[in-house]
Amino acid sequence: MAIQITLLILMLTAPAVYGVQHTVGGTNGWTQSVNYDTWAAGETFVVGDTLLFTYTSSHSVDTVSQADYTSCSSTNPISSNSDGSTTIDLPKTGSMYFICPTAGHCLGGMKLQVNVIAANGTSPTTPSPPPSTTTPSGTPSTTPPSTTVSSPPPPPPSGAASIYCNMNNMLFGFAVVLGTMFAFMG
Ligand SMILES: [Cu+2]
Repeated sequence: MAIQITLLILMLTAPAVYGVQHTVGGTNGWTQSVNYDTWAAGETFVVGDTLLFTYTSSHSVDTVSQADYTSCSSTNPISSNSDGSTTIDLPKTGSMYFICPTAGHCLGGMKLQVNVIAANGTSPTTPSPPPSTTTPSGTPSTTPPSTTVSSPPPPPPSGAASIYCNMNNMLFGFAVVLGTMFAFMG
């Protein structure tokens, strides 16, 4: 039983593993004369990871569109930070673009593109379907899909909506884990 409990704990806690923090530029930080393409090529960015930009007051970090990254335009940043230590979340898959808006810095190469990939553990797991019960040919089963009347849950109070959803997700996940365990234990 101890093994099953350990397994249960592992399965429950696995999705909550914290993401990796990538210090942009490594020990060089966010500065000039660093090739950030090379740096990024040596890193793997996964959803849930964070970027840490550390820099002096002559630099800033602008999150920009791909077009603005390409043209080094800082006139319309998605977000801008200049406090010397900026943490950027990588919440979803796809590319994110950053430039230093100080004049000439981006054109000099102070720009970063990261490609964020999905975490291994978060892809939806499709349980193997149960063995199909073959109906004898010649007698087509005409059972209509059962119509279960389920009353929708009462709407949560606005403001607690996200908490409500998280609770639902947790309960659902717990139910899935329990179901898997019982399937294993027979
Ligand atoms: Cu700069």
